[in-house]
Amino acid sequence: MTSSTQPSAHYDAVVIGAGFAGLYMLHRLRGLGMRTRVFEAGDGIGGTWFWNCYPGARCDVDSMQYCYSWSDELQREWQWTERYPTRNEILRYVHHVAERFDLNRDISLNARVIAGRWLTDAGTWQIDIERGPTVSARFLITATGCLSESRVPAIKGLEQFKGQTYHTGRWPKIPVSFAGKRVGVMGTGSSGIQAIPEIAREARELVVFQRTPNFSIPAWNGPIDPAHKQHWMANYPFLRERARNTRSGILYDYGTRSGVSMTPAERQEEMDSRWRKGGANFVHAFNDTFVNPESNQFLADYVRDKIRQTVKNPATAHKLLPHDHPIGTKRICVDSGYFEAFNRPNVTLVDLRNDPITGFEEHAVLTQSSRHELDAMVFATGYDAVTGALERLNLRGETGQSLREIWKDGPTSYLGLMTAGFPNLFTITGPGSPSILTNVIVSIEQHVDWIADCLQHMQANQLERIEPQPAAQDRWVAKVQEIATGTLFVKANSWYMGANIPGKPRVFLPFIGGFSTYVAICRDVVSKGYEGFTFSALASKPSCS
Ligand code: N01
Repeated sequence: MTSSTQPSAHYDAVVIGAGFAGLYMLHRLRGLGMRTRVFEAGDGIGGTWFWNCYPGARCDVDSMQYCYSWSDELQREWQWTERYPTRNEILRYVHHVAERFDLNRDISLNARVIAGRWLTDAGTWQIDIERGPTVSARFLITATGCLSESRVPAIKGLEQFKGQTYHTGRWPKIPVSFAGKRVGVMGTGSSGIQAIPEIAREARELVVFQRTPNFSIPAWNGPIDPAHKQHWMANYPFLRERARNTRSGILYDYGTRSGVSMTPAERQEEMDSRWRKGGANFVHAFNDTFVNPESNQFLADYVRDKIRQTVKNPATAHKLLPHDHPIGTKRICVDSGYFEAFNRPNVTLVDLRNDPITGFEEHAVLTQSSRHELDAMVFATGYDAVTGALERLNLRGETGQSLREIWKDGPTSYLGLMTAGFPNLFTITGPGSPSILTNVIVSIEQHVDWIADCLQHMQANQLERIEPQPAAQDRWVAKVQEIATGTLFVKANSWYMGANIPGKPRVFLPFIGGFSTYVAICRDVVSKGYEGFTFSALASKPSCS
């Protein structure tokens, strides 16, 4: 692994980002004999799991499934220790993979891509690296992650605040201690819900600033069940294949009946048993959770009852009851003692809907009705999801326009893989692909394999340029929105809808038609000779350094 880039060089492919997507892409490109370089903005590999080292950070997908499936030896040799893996354990896994497959030598760290432009005549991407050289590549592949462009809201006076400030997605790599401190946390999504119980245990006082109460299901995390582990180890290929044939790429216990069709006793038993098992599996109790408001309401009411039972102060419990979106239409949270944390004497909940923040002072945050003196403020305020990191790259296509300009009314992409006008640019888990609605590692593997197979096809046929046809792209964009409109997801002000970023177009960002359906569509496109894509040979070839 190098911490600086080589002098100006030409590559067959440049990959942006060294998280799960970038690492596997590098491995596949090497297999094709392509000279490849990965540029990573951080000073370590791991992407999301490099940056997100906030207290309590862990994945809420079962560890036996939250790992690569492309190497059977790898999946058999790695030993997960907990039901849901901690951030540190995932990062150890990432390093193990990088070492085992000798990936580090083709990765440049501290190498943020700040711009790129397609040179039509040369048929290459020219790529600028911050504080580094400009390099070029025939193919440019983004592996920048869907949740990597962190966002702190603009709040009056924040720059005056003299306490420490943190964002969960940009947590310092040095130890942070809240012992004896008065800490504020803003944001009650997955990150906030994980961090709050941990910070509550350590801090002298914790003030949680909540804008939208959220649904959360207990994780009941603990050491991995040896029988469960053994079952997966013994049946990995079969179980992986079954997972790929589901709508989220995760082997949940998907309910097969409508909530409405069950008797009250059946429904109660179904929900009780799922609650006892814990995790996101809960929302899959019914086969129509996300399309039938009545079925959805059963689950939402159940969780609200649990919150009332858990939180001892009725006024606090009331503030914590989610009320403005169907359950699961904002990413469902999975917690370890989130609601219980509000029973602690050192934790206060501020409901920003009734008592909005008016600004920061040097040592306090002010709301309309109160003043909270704080030593530190944690922003768990999320991301400019899916498109934010791509737009930030400042990539300019054939017309000289950037992705940000082209996407001003919403992202345009064919299959979430490529955008018209940006030849030879592939976007792993790009907008309009299932990505964040799935086990993202499964989605990453499918995209990486699709791209690698496409490049192999191009090699075999001496094709040098690929781009999607605008008409095919338009149809795909319309399909993504049309399917989303048939679900309850469009009723929530979620980051899936871009609703968390002021001014961001309100469109549904991922493909919600199901992972297995999406895979079938991608296969069909290939079997029809890459239907909707245009290939060409280039007139002139760039010289290699
Ligand atoms: O971010 P979020 P996240 N004033 O956008 C609030 C994945 N993930 O980092 O709901 C006040 O979900 C905002 O309020 P509202 C997972 O996919 C996975 O928590 O917009 N509050 C919300 O409460 C997840 O969905 C794991 O009204 C403001 C919070 O900040 C995704 O990452 C763990 C505000 C942001 O929630 C993002 O999760 C962690 C403002 N101006 C993350 N602006 C696991 O696998 C925003 N908020 C377990």
